[in-house]
Amino acid sequence: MGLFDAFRKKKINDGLEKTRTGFFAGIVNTLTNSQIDDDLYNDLEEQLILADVGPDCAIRLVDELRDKVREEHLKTGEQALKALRELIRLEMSPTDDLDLSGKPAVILVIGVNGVGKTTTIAKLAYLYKDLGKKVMLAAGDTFRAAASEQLELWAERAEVPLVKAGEGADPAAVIFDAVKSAAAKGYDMVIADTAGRLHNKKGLMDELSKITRSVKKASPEASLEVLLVLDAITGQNAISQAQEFCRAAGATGVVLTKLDGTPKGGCVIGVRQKLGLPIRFVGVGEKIDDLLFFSATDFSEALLPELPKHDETEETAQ
Ligand SMILES: Nc1nc2c(ncn2[C@@H]2O[C@H](COP(=O)(O)OP(=O)(O)OP(=O)(O)O)[C@@H](O)[C@H]2O)c(=O)[nH]1
Ligand SMILES: [Mg+2]
Repeated sequence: MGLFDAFRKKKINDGLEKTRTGFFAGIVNTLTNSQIDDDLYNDLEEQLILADVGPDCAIRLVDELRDKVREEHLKTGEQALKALRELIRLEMSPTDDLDLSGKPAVILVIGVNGVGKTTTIAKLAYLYKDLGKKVMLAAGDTFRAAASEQLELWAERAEVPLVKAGEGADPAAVIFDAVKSAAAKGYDMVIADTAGRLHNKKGLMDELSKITRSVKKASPEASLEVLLVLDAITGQNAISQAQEFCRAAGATGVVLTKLDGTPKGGCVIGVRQKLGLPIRFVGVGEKIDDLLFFSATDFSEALLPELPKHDETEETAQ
């Protein structure tokens, strides 16, 4: 494993510490210390639901595990654990790449109040700048007082330029100016903030379609990704609420923030199926480098880590 991979793995492991040592440690314990029978499956289902996996997804995973154990003649808890890890990975896949093909590539960040949109934008700017991209930010949250000042501070920290306007200005106009300026100056990316309100479906649709039109008008070469930010602490609740909005909003992907702050990180597992959208990034802290590209493999391995080797010997010795 290269240094970069090792660093990424450590970051996701640290970010998922509460989830791994909480409910998922219970799941590992159940799997490795019980016989594979109906009681085990019932226990497992209950624990997955407690870990905020969501009832539909928990039932599906346990059914799939039951089939796999039967078909592949799995005998030990460790084999069942490996099978569950793989089922969880598949549940969250595929996670293809973001469309950043445009010039500039525009990322619009949406979500309800306080989920972590502005912080995520700062982290994205930092991440892509580090990857060698020329990034510009757009302060499209013109609704809340001090929203653009907050983004301005982050822009300074990430050392990227920001386009902003006064409170009450038209967000589509701010984003138009940013995209136009980015195209003229040869910037690769524009990452745009929006106000935290998803409550009115019609208003949201109108506003987002206006923003989408203004992106294309500002630069026909631009591509657009709309990232819906969800707070992992509110887990399944947030996902249910998002369900009815994400299509209306034309979201193309999800960012799950605050995974570091909850033992219920299991909510991530069902998102792809429930919202029909891939998870693109996960937030694992408040600092500017606390954002990770989402990887289904890393995530499933961090949730259900392989058991230390000596367990294997103990098991065969029994
Ligand atoms: N622990 C932790 N905190 C986070 C993470 N992401 C954001 N936060 C915190 O969540 C709070 C809200 O973040 P903001 O970025 O202001 O959220 P927002 O969605 O822009 O909020 P509004 O603009 O008011 O709608 C801040 O205190 C952030 O530091 C994360 O991944 N982990
Ligand atoms: Mg904000």
